[in-house]
Parts: sequence; structure tokens; C-alpha cells
Amino acid sequence: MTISLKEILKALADGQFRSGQSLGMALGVSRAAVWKHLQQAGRLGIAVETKAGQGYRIAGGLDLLDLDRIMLGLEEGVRRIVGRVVVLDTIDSTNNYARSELCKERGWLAVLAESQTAGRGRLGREWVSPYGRNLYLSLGCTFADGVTSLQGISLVVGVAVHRALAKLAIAGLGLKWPNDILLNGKKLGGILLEVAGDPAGHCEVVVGIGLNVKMPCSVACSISQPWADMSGYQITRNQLAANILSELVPALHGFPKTTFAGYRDEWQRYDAYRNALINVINNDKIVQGVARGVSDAGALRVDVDGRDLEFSGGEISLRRLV
Ligand code: BT5
Repeated sequence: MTISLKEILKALADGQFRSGQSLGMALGVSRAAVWKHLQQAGRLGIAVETKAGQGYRIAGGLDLLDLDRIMLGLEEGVRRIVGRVVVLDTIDSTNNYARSELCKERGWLAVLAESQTAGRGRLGREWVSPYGRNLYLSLGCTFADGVTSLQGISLVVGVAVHRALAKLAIAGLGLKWPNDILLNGKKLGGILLEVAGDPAGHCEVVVGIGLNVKMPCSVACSISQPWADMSGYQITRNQLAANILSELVPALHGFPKTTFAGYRDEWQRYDAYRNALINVINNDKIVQGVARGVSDAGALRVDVDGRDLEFSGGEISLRRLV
């Protein structure tokens, strides 16, 4: 019989010691097979403690994704819209998976994974995605009215994520244009929106959300900017996934009838950079000015030497100067 690493990790998820023999018996494999699988866990950044006479333990336990728990956290209406929720173990990128499923069949689906081997941000940047600790979620959706009807949709995603986190009583949240979720000024999560299809007709949108729940120190050093996670809060990843979907799905389902204009005030309330002196960076071009919120179409408004300029496009980044 072959078993997956996840089955062994599930058996150790409560953080208690289990002997190799009892694990093997419960899962129908040999002690040697258990040992072999647990070598892999180390490579995934999960520290498995071994103690003579007691066996194996994951100190602090593991909070693994569970499809049934996520589904239980969703209202009937949300379940009906999404249609399919998929929980994967390790995948290159949940966005890739969602996109290839949408190519096979139009509609809506949500994809979650324990880890990503090629998680990405904008412009091919890396998204650090260790196993079993954070949230990697993609929502694939199909719209009928063309790409241009979706202006500002990524900012609506930010508002939905903010609402979900605020309901979990997380304090110190903020949004940074265009796609960052901040906690106490540091990057807690990011949004990657990918659109394909007809500019005037059917188009497929994949909304990818990465949120740090409990980032292991062993991989955190590879993040190239100040980051945050939710380790100070008692939040399970299943609850978090359900909360995000509960806010995100109705918000996007309202598109394009409800436009970003309906969310603009709320986005601006959470705007972490409002009235801050910033650099707007677009490739090697840098413009300095004061951030003045966003337009009805979701463009960034910046006061540059007394002129009100607007910036839009997924390749722009902001840096705060003071
Ligand atoms: C983003 O890009 O912020 C969008 C990230 C979207 C990730 C999700 S996970 C589920 C789905 N599947 C995917 O493959 N992607 C999506 P960007 O603005 O380009 O930010 C990337 C930058 O954030 C990197 O260059 C690092 O500086 C930083 N970074 C990388 N991993 C991070 C992490 N786990 N937490 C905080 N910052 C991180």
C-alpha cells in the first residue's frame, strides 16, 4: 500500500508523540516507510522531532487544510456560485491549476494547496509558499462582458480580503495599491490577478491570494521585503479560507453590475499610503509625489508638484518615503 506524506502528517497534526510502529499500523505501512516519508517532511520545512522510545512529533502541531471543514464554513449561496472547491497537496501554483481547469470548463472554482513549488507574484516574482503554514488560494471565475468591464476588480479583492481578516479581529490591517495586504505596515499577503479571453466577450479571471498565517523562520529569510504573519492570532487555515471565500465570492459575483466605484470609499478607508510621500516605480521610471487615494476606476491618484496624476497597470510598484 502506498500512502501520501499528508496522511502521516495528519496523524501527527495534534503535536503529540506517536511511535513509528503505531503510525505504520494505523496507516497500513511499515515503520521504514513512515521513516522514509518523514525525511521528506524535513525537506518541506516541517521539523519532525524524534525521541528514542517515544517516536515522532511535530512540536506545536500542524493545521492542515480540510475540504469538509472549509465547505462547512461556507454559506449555501457561496457554495452554489463556486461549484467546486479543490484542496491540493503540493502544486506549482494554484493560479496555474485554476487556469487550466477553467480552460477545460468555464464557470467558478476555488483551489487551495498546502504548498507551492513555483508560487508567483507579479512580473514573475517569487511567492514564498512553504508547506502547511500559510494560505495559497485561487478563485477562477468566468465573466461574460469582457475584460474592460472588470476595471478595479483587484482592488475589490483587496477589500474582500480586508473584510474577512477584520471579521477575525485582526488589528493593524491596511491595503497598499495595487495588490498588497499589510499588517502593521509589513506585507501580510498579496493578490495576483490574471485575466485571459475576449476583450469584449467571455473572459476567464484567476484571482490568486497568498496570506501568511504562520511563516516558518527557516524560509522567511528568502522574502525580500518586510513581511508579517498571523502567528499572534488563534486562526485556523480552514476557517481563514472559508472566511475569505465568503467575502470574495459574493463581491466578485456582483461584477460587473457593481463596479469598483461602489467599493472606493471603503478601499480608501483602509489605504495605508494615503497622503504619504511615495515613489511610483514603473520599470526604471520613478515619479515622486503624494498618494491621494484611488479613482472610481481603481487608478492610483498622486499629487505630483501640484498636478493630480493617475497611474494604473499591474507592473507599477510603490515605495513609501516617509
Ligand atoms: C504579490 O506579488 O504580492 C502577489 C502574490 C500572490 C500569491 C498567490 S499565492 C496563490 C496564488 N498562486 C500563485 O502562484 N500566486 C498567487 P508582488 O506584488 O509581485 O509581490 C512579490 C514580492 O513579495 C516578492 O518579490 C517578495 O518581496 C515578497 N514576498 C514573496 N513571498 C512573500 C510572502 N510569503 N509574504 C510576504 N511577502 C512575500
